[in-house]
Order: sequence, then C-alpha cells, then structure tokens
Amino acid sequence: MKALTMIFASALGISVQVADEMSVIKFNVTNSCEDCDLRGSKLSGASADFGAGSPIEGASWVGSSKISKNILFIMSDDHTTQGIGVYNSHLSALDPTPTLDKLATEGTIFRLAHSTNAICSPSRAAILTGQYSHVNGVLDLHGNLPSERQYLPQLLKKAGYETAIIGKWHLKSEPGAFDHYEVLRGQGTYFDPELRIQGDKPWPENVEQTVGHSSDIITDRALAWLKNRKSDKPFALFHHFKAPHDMFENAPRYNDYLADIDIPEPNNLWNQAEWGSKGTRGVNDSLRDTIGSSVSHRNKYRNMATDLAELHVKLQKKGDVRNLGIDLKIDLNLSDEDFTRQTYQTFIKRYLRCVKGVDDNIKRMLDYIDDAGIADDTIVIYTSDQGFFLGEHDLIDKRWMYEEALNMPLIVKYPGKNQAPKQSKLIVNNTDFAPTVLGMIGVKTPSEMQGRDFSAVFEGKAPDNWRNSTYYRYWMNMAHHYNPAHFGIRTDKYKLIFFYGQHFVEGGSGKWPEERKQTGMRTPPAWELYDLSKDPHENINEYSNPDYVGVIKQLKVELAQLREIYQDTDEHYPHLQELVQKHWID
Ligand SMILES: [Ca+2]
Repeated sequence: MKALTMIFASALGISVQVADEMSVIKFNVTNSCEDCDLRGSKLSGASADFGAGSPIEGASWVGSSKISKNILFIMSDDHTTQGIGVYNSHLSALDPTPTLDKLATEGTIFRLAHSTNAICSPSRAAILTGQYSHVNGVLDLHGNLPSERQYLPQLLKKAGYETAIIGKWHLKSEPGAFDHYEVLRGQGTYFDPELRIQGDKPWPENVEQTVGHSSDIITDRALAWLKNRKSDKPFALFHHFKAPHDMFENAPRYNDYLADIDIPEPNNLWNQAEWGSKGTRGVNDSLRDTIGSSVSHRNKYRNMATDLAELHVKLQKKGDVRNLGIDLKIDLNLSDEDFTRQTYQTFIKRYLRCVKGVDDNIKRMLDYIDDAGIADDTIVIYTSDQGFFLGEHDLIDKRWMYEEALNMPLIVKYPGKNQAPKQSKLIVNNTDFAPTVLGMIGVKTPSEMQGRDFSAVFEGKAPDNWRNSTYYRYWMNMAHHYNPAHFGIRTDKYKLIFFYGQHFVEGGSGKWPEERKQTGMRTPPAWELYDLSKDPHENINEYSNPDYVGVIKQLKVELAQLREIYQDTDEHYPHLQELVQKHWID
C-alpha cells in the first residue's frame, strides 16, 4: 500500500512527491487545462490561491462571527439514499427514517452528493482531507490517515472548536487530531463493541468493553460527552454509526419491524437485458457468475445468501470473510426465483431494522440538542460514507460508480439561514465536505484541499464557477466483492464509466492470500454510458448507440481534463496508463 503525499508548488506546474514504504519518487505533472484550477472549476481570480505548506499554516479566516455555531456531523455506514424516505425511492412508503425526513424539512437536502471512491476508509479519508484517494493515500481498505493529515479536525480545533469523534473510524491511525475520541476497532461489532479510547497507554491499547447495541452505545457516548463538556468553546462532534453495514444486526427491539410487510423489489433486480458491458458481464456474459456480489445465486463466489466457494469456507474459519449464507439461513433447495425473493426480503428487512435504529438514535441526539436549548446554535449534517445496493442490478455492497453506491445522502440544517433552499441539485462530492464545513464557520479552504466550499448554497446563492461534473475512481480490482477497477465522470445528464479491470499494483496485492488472488485477476476493459435524464436507474448501456457519439466524445474530453486537474493520470502506475491510452478510443 502506497502512502502518497502531494505538495502543490503552483497551480499550473505541479511538483508531486510520492512516498511509499520503500522509496520516494518525484515527478512532474503539467496541468494542460490552463484556465482551470486544481478543484475542477474555472479560475476566478481570488479563488486561485494555491500556497504550499500545511493547512494549519495556510488556512485563513474570513470572519469570526460564525465561529459560535456548534457542528454536529452525523455519519452512518452504508446508509444509501434508497433507505431514506425523503429521497423518494421505491422504499420511501415504508417510512424508515421519520427523523431524517423531518431534519430535511428543517434544512437542505442535497440530491446530487457523490462519493469519489465509494468504500468506507477511502470515503472517510476524502471527507477529512478534502482530497481524492490518490492524494490522501487511502486508496483502499488498508489505507490509514495519520493525525497530521486529519485536516478537518485540525482546522476546527484551530478555529476554536472542541472536537470529538465517537463511533466508527476505520482509518487505522490514532484519531489524534481530535480533542476526544471513542472509536470502534476497525469495523467494530454490532453488539458489545470495544471502544478505543484515550488513556495512559499508546494507541490503540486503551480499550473499553461496552455492553449493548452499537447504535445505542455510540449515541449514549456521544450524548455523555456533550453533557459532560467543561469547555465553553463551541463543539464539533463527529457522531459515526456502524449501522447499517453488513451483516445488518439490529437491536432486538426491532425484530418485528416490517415483519409482516412484503418489501417492494427494485425493478432491475430481475431485468438485466441491456445493462452493463463486457467489462461487467464478460464477453458473451462469461463473467456473469463472477463479477459483482449478488442477491441471487448468480455470483458463484459471493452472494447475499450463500458462499459456495471452498476458499470462502476456509477463510471464514479464519474469520476473514463474513459468511453471508450462514447468517441469512435461506433454503438452498429453493428455485432460483424463490431463493432470490426470500433472500431479498430477509436481508432488506435486516438492513431497514438497522436503519430504523440509526434514525431513532439520531432522534435522541436531536431531542437533546432541542432540550438543551442549543438547536439554534448547532449546524446538523447527516451523511453516510457512501451508498449501497439493495438488489438493484442484482447487486449488493457498494464500490460501483452506479448511482446506488455513488450517491451519498446529505442533509444539512444550518439554523438562521432563511435563504437556504429546501433542496439543492448542485453536483458536489465528498472532497467538498471539509471545505464546506470550514466555509460555514468562516474558514477559507486551505490550498491542499481539492474539494470546494459550497456553503454559499445556504445563503441562497450558487457558488461561483461551480463544476459541471464529478470524477470518480474505484481502485481495487475484483477485491472482496468482485468489482472491476474503474473510473468515470458524472454530469447532471450522463455518466461515462471506463472499467479497466486491473489492480493498481500489477499482478495484484492485498493483505490476505485470497485478496491477492482476486486483485490479480484481469477483466475485459470496456466503457459504459448511461443517459440519466431518461434512464435514471441505469438499465441501458448506450455506449454503442450511434446517437451518443457526440456526447461520448465530449464526455471523454471532460473526463481527461478532470484526470489532469486532479493529477490522477497514472504516472506511477504505467501498466494502467498504457491500458487507458490503448482503450481510450474503443
Ligand atoms: Ca461504508
């Protein structure tokens, strides 16, 4: 795993330093988009500020009057927009999130918030650094983020906040930039989680055993921290749930929730005729039983109800792979259709029971904020580290650039901002979160951050020169849930994805033998284009449709430009660079 650091020497001639465990390589990147800045927007004079140095040194304050607002940043794990009532999915009628729906009526709901690498650790690192994965160094689940690069809490502290993170962390290093932390070990457990806390011993040796369900425990601890605070500083509390991550273990009080309801299925759980490409289905569908973990029996290695491969059984014995089949207990003798329907009903109910537990615990937190008389002084942000597939395209998990994983819920209540819209369709991504939180309290975006401040939205304004598209990259190839590595661009109307199907380490890498084998697989390179304006659920790959030749050409120009702007051009992965060049005009 490479740890990458980047130093911006200037806006247009950029010196990049890449350090890994073994060596330090220096190379130069020329930004060919001469009227663009590093954040994907047109230069607008005052915003072209790219000084070197740490964000602490580089950050400047544009005012102090906003500093008194508390910040409550609530993040869950794998809570997809389809699982939130106010996002109007096929599940909305079930009303799984009354608290979040109410929060949305009091604030702004963002309809086009995107992850830049839709998996846990990388998304969390992007949120804290305002940087893409290849810049902050957290490309995959083995990445870590040391305290000196935990920019958001550093800057909040510098701005006068008392900071705390309680709950899921998943960035390996000590959350040392926070004044206070109580975090789960890795993924943590749903019941009786151990918390890594501050103490006499070095990180991560100070451990406290708790008793109860993780959503309740994390909220209990967050409330206790708030109630026992001695400081008169405003607080910035990062309240991070483990739920509703798999394997979806709800608190027992939710066992009957939705028990007698037949949960609606997404239409494209079944209909797959025109979706995908040889990059996601194989040549003549030869990889349909391999790519993408599934609800149905389709994926022979990993699906929601069975793990058929012997290798998974072996790994399960070592505790390295969650054996989905054992947990869901679906009768393997059912017909394919009945098996899929039962599996869907079983897992979706468990998922929504975890969601309900998150929503109820958020209500506890928001009720406290109300009762303590600080609701008008507290900015509330709700998000999840990325989305999740609930059977769409017969897929589970996240990682894909398809809408269900790419989209992040984002609801922001900013008290006193009467001009804030009820909803925003600004194209934002998780590298913008840190700049925007800082912007909301009057701190200018530091030069190291690639994301941009969209806090003008809350003043009822459009941010200047905002981007028209968002760039995405999933780095791991075929690891864990069998997703080919890919990158792409999403605009308000279209999505173009290139599945290049090779790992960033040639031949594969990984912590475990099976992971090394998976990441060493190669899948066919292929492009996919979806016309979101008429096909929002991405059921028809239009890449070969001659009507879209002009659209594809323009999107490729923009995609290449974004890759240069963000310095994601594979200079240090020549096997990928060659592959991309070879197949660019396929
Ligand atoms: Ca996650």
